[in-house]
Amino acid sequence: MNTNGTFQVTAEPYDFEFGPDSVALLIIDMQRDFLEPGGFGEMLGNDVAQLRGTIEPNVRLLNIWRSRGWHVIHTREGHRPDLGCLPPAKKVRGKSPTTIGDVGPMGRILVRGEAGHDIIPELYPKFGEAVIDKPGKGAFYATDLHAILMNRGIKQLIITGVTTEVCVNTTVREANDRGYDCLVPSDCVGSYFPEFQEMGLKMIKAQGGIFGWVCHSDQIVAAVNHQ
Ligand code: TIU
Repeated sequence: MNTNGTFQVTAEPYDFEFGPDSVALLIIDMQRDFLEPGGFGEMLGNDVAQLRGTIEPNVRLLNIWRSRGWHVIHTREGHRPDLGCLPPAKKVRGKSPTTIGDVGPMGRILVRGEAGHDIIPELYPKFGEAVIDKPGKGAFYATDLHAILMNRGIKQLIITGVTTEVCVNTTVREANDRGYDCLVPSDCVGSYFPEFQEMGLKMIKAQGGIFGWVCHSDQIVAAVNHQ
């Protein structure tokens, strides 16, 4: 801990500093629909097993945040049961025979209230942790996330979850434009495509941290444990 009470994480392109009261762990879309067979991720043609390596490092960070009483926020991508917030363009994209709102093995695909839409049991939200239901890829679009962050005085975000180049990157960019400093631990985010994982992280930290910072979660753990 620094003398002013902040923590300093070794990261790229340079150290990331956060205050315990002004930081939130923002866990993006760790839902059964993306991480378990029979959901939206598999419907898109992906091997969902590729994302499961992100679970254990997320559990480790979540346990630290919970034990210290720091802010934790979860997001879920999905739509109202009446599909009123589902753009027709998103419904038909990909020309898959099964699409958002259709019934799959975990209930209606990407629909709020269905089993597949919920967060995986390993990272299930606890009372007091905000859960943001978002209709888009970015967590700020059509949600009250920005209001919640401002009301709580949150200025730094540690953003984890899936997928790296889709909802994580979109959210990092939205957050950056709203004035938040974003740190992305590389082992806590996952992609169905190894090359997008690599490039998705490079894009964030390039050009002096044009969108934010990247580290390994070991660096966050080390910073927090270094009193
Ligand atoms: N398809 C894909 O990689 N991701 C998504 O559709 N949503 C999220 O990233 N959460």
